[in-house]
Amino acid sequence: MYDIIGDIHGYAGHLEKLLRKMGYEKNGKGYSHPERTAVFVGDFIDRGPEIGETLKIVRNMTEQGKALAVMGNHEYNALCYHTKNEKGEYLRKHTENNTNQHIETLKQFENNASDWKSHLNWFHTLPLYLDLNEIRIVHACWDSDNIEALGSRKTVTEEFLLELNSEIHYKKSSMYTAVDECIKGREEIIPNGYSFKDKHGKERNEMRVCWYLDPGKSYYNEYYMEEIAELRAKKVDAGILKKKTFYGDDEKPVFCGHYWFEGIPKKEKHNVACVDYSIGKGGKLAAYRWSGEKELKDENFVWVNANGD
Ligand SMILES: [Mn+2]
Repeated sequence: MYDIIGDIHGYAGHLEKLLRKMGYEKNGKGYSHPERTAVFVGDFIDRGPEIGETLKIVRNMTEQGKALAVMGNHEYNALCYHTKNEKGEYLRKHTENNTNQHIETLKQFENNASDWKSHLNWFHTLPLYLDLNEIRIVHACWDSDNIEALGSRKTVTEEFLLELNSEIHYKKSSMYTAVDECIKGREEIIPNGYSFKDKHGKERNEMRVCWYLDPGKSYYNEYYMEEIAELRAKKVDAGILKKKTFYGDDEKPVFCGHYWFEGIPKKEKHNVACVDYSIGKGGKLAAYRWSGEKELKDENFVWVNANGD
């Protein structure tokens, strides 16, 4: 029995409130529940006011065997930001944009290099996905081809991180795509003549898609994560896609975070649920309480609101 908890982004107070709401109690060794295991979908750091405290709570629970956790793109980016290649360059450049995304973490650990180093080492131990007996967990996208491409690689060790960011692999190999999609989701080609502007105002010809929907049976307003008004009522042209496969209807329930959803938490499909409801943008810290069901139910979501009620 698992409680799958969404992206925390440094909101430790809300995490404690959510854990208590679900019947977890704090003893000398941190939070635990007598019958249930917490599962964290990643993105512990950046944005919020209590990143160190968040990491302390999550690590404590995982180390005591009271919780499981996977890696989010923010943990992956942090590893890249703080690791240099053999030429002495950081794997993630220290541009203004990259630094801004990571600035709260940098500030909060400014005078605490040893704890930060310890957390980076822990990020190296986080699995990219969890394939449990009855459910699956990944930060952004589950794809069986990607899982296969990863083979025996489950965590992003320093060696693997350097390999992924080397000339041979970076944005080229199936292994790079596998890691990238696990933690950042899938992007697909937008039909010729259309495009959209991302949150930085940059014109894009690829779009984040709902990897759990059959593109052959979907309309663009369903398949795309953001809307292109002229396409919304049209059926997806599956012929131009890089990949037509999707998370099958008869597979185990899978849980992810990552997508900054808004509104009242609900499942995406009978066997797919996202638990990220934007605590970092005034939304909710949400969890799905799973107790063995193969068909997920909207009423099994619980949450705490950013404003405290
Ligand atoms: Mn994310």
